Amino acid sequence: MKTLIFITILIVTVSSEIKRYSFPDDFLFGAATASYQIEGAWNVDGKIPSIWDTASHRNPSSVVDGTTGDDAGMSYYYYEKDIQALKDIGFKVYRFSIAWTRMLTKTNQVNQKGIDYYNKLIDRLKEEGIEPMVTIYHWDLPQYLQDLGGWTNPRIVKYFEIFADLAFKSFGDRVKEWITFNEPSVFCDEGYGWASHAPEIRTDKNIGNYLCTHHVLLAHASAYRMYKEKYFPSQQGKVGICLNSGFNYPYNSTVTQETVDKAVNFYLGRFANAIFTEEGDYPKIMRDAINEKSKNEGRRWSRLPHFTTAQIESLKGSADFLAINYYSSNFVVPFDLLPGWDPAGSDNEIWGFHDPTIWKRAKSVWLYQVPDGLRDLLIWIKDHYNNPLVYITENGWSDEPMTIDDYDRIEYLNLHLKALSQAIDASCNVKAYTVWSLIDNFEWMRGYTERFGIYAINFTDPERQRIPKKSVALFKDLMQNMYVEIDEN
Ligand code: PNW
Repeated sequence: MKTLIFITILIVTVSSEIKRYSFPDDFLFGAATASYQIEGAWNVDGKIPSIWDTASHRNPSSVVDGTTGDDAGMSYYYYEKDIQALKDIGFKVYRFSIAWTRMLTKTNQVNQKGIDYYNKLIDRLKEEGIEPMVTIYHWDLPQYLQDLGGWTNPRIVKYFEIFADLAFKSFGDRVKEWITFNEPSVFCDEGYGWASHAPEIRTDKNIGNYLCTHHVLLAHASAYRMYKEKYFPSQQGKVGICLNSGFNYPYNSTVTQETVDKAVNFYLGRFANAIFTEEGDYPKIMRDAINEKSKNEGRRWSRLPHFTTAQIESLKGSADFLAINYYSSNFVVPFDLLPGWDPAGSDNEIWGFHDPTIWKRAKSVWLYQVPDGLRDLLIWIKDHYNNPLVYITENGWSDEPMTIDDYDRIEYLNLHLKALSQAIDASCNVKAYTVWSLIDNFEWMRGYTERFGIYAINFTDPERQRIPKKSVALFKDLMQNMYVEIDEN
């Protein structure tokens, strides 16, 4: 008998090597969503139109399957189902966003019904011991503000202050984790540069997207300062910003570390440098390059706006944590190693790309599985931004609708949790992780064709039942054990 057991153990050890990657007991796991992608009820109880209502209702709309977020997961009615889904896993935090268009009217009067909805949601989460983490702005700008130029109009800073103030005032007694903006690089570039997201404005050569960048940073700083002064003494919460970034890997040995750093500085640094470094402002390498290019283009001023000294000071240190959305990474090659390459339109003069022969792709064309990039990005952040408190607020995998046996997602998530655990072992100060997404939802211009949920939704089901995919079991285990086990063979 004994020999038999011995032999069995031997075989198991030879054929597979299962490794355990663990997390500290106080590490917070949870899931994330965003208002327009899940709530529905687009014109109910005084809600006014947002730029995503406009974009999806436009005929023909740019949404690939012609769908809208008019109803989506109907979380406005079925939020109890979302809470149940979180509870079934044992998640401790829920990251969601609040809709500006539900809470304020066009004349900036409070819409109490909008406030009531989020009060109900927050109260129920607290009752279940789930910490609310609130994104103030996740892309659903009121249309009337877009009609004034949206994020390219400096006036937007004041409008955002009014909204953030109302959010802190209404929910700050219970909400202790605030994120001012979700992924400004994405909504600025796609919304005001390339016209691939609402409000679908194209300004070639990085003009509108840099104006947007500038005003988002100023709006962030002023909301942060307002919170510190007016609300922190009584509410004692934290305010941060959510930036998305991949890591950049040199494509071959001729690509230097300098190129890697430059690429991170132009993307993550475009928002993070002003907030998380001692020098403040945009990264110098970015500032100088764009000033020079603008001059060479014959412009009267730089495409990248300038901050005043007071603004630079107000931005410095204006976050209690850095929220990171990590999905994928790139290879990079500088243009000077690519003879004949036309650098027009790119300010960093670096070519970033994926290699499908090396990396596995999700349903989304931009999403490749590069788990080490999460660890390497976190280490880069630790080294360049003085090891700030970090939350991973999005990470996830897309697949076909109703893929209940979502083994590719499970593989992706396990590998990223491993990379996260390695980053923590490398002393990165990461304290929370929320998977994207709790439920299948409206994936912006991809409509309902690409699904990120760990719970599936059949969008023709009037009840919008939340159906657990296999990955739900992964998170249940994780919540029980606080580790993932990975077969390294
Ligand atoms: C994020 N990229 O967007 C958003 O915060 C979510 O609302 C969205 O549903 C989710 O990721 C999945 O797309 C991103 O091209 C969009 O690298 C595009 C990219 C990254 C994030």
